[in-house]
Amino acid sequence: MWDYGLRRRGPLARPGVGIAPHQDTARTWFTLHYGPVPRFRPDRWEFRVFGATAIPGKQSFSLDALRALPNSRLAGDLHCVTKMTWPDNDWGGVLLSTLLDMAPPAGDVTHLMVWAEYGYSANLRLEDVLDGRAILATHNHGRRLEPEHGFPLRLVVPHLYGYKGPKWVRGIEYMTSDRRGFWEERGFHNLGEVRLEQRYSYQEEPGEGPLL
Ligand SMILES: Nc1nc2c(c(=O)[nH]1)N[C@H]1C(S)=C(S)[C@@H](COP(=O)(O)O)O[C@H]1N2
Ligand SMILES: [Mo]
Repeated sequence: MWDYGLRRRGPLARPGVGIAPHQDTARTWFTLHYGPVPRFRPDRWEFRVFGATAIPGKQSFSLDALRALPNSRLAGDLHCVTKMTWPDNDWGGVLLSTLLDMAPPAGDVTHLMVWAEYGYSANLRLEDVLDGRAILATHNHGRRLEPEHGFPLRLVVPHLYGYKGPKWVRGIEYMTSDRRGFWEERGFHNLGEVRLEQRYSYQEEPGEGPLL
């Protein structure tokens, strides 16, 4: 029994119970991504918020500015759509909702594109990242993220499959309509909700994603 990717502990936590549908629990944290691990270049690094912003124009944040925002923690499993789960994570960082308050979207924004190094992207519905459901993580279980897991910053959205959480994230684009991100264009479900097992784009119902 589970909820938004959060694996239940205690009396219910026995094998096969408490894990999301058709996922297997990994014994060690897997590293999964397309392409090489980018090198962190502090002098060039900035986090951009652009697109349909409430205040016209692009806003940019340094890593220090982001780290200075109120810090939060978010608990959740990391579910790869390929059926592996790395359970019971404790992510530390800045809630995406906190950043959205700092650099608000225009009133007609419905979706975000989250951009990472090398042009990786993931599209998200606004409601999937509000109210503390998504975190720009710098830490896992109190430890700074390793380069292969997204240092210095990655997005984590526990109730969605892992491809919705870009590692090495560099910006957010506010959108007034939906557009597919990297894996969403390559056969994976536009919404990616774990509870509904939305894995592949062929499962999409009308209205769940832009036409392919
Ligand atoms: N930039 C980037 N982020 C990415 C990916 C990627 O290919 N590039 N893969 C995603 C996928 S499919 C998963 S399952 C998780 C895996 O995170 P981990 O390597 O920290 O376990 O990263 C996600 N973030
Ligand atoms: Mo994945």
